[in-house]
Amino acid sequence: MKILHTGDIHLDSPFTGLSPETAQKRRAELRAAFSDMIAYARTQSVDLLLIAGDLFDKNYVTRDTVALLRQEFSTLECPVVIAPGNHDPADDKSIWRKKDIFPENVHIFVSSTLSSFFFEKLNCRVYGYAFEEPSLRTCPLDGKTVENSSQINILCAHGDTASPISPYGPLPAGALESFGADYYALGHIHNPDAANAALTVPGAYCGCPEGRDFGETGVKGAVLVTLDKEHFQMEQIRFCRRIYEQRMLNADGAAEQGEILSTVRTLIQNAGFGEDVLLRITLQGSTSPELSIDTAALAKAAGEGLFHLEIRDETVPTWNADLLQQDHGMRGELYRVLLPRLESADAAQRETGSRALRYAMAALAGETLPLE
Ligand SMILES: [Mn+2]
Repeated sequence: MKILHTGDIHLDSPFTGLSPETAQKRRAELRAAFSDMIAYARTQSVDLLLIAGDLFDKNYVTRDTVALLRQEFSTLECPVVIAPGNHDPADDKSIWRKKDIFPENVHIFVSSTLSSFFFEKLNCRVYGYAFEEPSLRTCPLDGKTVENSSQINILCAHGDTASPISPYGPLPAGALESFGADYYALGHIHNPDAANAALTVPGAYCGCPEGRDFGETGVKGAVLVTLDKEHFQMEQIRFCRRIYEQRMLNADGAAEQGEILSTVRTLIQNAGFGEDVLLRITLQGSTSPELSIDTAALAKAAGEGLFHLEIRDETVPTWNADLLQQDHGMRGELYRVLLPRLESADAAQRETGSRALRYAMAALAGETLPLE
C-alpha cells in the first residue's frame, strides 16, 4: 500500500517577519502546498493519507480554511486519518469534535488515550491519539502493543522522541519499539533530519510542507511510504513553494557599502538562489569605523532575483583601529571609551558599542545616520 504522510502544516500561520502583503501571499502558498499534497495523493492513487498533527497553527480556524479542507478531502477516495497536535488540540471548542464538518472518509482521533481505525480493504489498522490541550505529559503508548501483528499496523501521532519528560507527548524509543507497528507516522519536529536519524523503528517525522520562518530552512515536503508486511520504503516529496536559507558573510576589512554589496551578490549567485528563496544574510567580522552599513539598501539592491532578502549587521567597527587608538582627539577618546563594549563577549554589548561608535563617527564627520 501507498501512504502519504504529512503533518505540521500550520495552516493560517502568521508568517511573522515579512511585510503584511508578503505574509498574506505566504499563507496562500501554504494553502496551495496543502492542495498540491491532496492532488498528489489523488493522482498517485495513494491508499491512505495521514496527518500527524498541527494541521492548523492555532485552535482558531478561518472559515475559508475549513471550506478548503472540506473541499479537498472530498476529492479523495482514500481514507484520511488526523491526529490533532499541540497547536490544534481536540478540546471542547475545537473543530475536531464538531459533527458533520468533514466528509465520511476523514477519521479523527479526539482522545489522548490510544485508539484505532481499521480499514478492511487495506487490512490496515491505524493507531493514534489526540492532544486534548496544548500539552500532553504522558506517553499514550506506555505498555501497549498492536492487537494483531498479521495486519499492517501504523501509528499516526504527534509526539516528541527527543525527551522522555517532554510536555509534547513523550515517545521514548523503548515504547515505540515494543508497540510493534510497521510504520510510525510522526509529527511535531519541523526540521526532522536529526530526529529521523535517531529513530530505531521504521518511520519518520514528516517535517512541515512549507518553512514558515528562518528557523525552518531547506526543502520541505511530505513522506511517501510504500509498504506491505515484507517491504518498506520511504521517499521525501517536495511540496514547498519557497525555501528559507541562512548564510553568514565575513565582511572583514570592508570600508565601503559597495564592497559589501558585491560580496552579497556573489554569495547569492554562487549559491544559485532564485525566486523561490527567502534568504537571511548575517554580516560578521570587523569593518572600518568610518563605514556605516545600510542593511535595508543592501537588501533592496541585492535582493531582486529572490523572493525575500534580509540582511543583519553583526559587524564590529574595529578594522585597522590602531590609528584611532593613538588619536589624541575626540575620535580616539570615543574609541577608547567604547572599546570594552566593542570587544565584549556579549553580542548585545558589541552591537550597542558598534552603533554608538558609528553614530559618533558620522556626527563628527558632519553626517547624520538614520536612527533605527
Ligand atoms: Mn508543529
